[in-house]
Amino acid sequence: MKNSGNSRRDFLLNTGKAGIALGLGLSAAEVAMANANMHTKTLNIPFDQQPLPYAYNALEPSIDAMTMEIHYTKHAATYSKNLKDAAQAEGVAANTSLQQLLAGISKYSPKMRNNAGGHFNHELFWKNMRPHTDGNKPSGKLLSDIEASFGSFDAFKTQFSDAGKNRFGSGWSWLIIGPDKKLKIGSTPNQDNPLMDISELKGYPLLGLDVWEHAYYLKYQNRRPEYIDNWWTLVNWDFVQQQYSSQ
Ligand code: MN3
Repeated sequence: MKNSGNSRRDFLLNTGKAGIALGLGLSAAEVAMANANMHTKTLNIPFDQQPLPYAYNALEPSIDAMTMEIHYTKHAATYSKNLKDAAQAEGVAANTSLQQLLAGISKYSPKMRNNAGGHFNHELFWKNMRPHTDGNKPSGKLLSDIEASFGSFDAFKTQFSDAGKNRFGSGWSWLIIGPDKKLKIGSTPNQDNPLMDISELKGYPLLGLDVWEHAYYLKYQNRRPEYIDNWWTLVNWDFVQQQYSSQ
């Protein structure tokens, strides 16, 4: 629950950002979506790559140190660099948020789409993980809402895992909050994500799983299902809960 002072501050902040977004040529609906996201979400991801919140070997044995180092310093770093290059080339205002950009991504080049998505997805992915925990699972309202939405925590895991296992080629599986505020599972191709106006799956991503081969191939080769099954021990449910509570 916000007090009136915070609400007024949020309103003024959002109004300011809406003005900037309108200057980019986004539609009123897109601005409303960007503002709806900003109003309720705590995550604000800069265009620069942020420090990895743990060591490269911190996620072993599920994800090996070499995979993490290459993934973070090569793949993810390149998305951030290419995003900044595209933002400059395509005249994105300096104070545009990544969420605003994603909400109007259809206005920009494929380079922007791939790299803005790639950057957001990886920054979230790193935060979505922590070192191995046996019997890893959420608690409290998040757990009860997952159980109510999907039948049980195991049923949720199966459905989320299947979204990743069945994604043909490269992409992501997601747990999102839809526009109707309901929890939902889905998948996006390549570096698309549910914040993009071009995405069929729309909502705010709480948990994302990278199923590109670069995320697992060194250790698992073609065994994507094994990577996904082992990944569940790494999910940072405290972070996911925090995101969920910010609704
Ligand atoms: Mn990746």
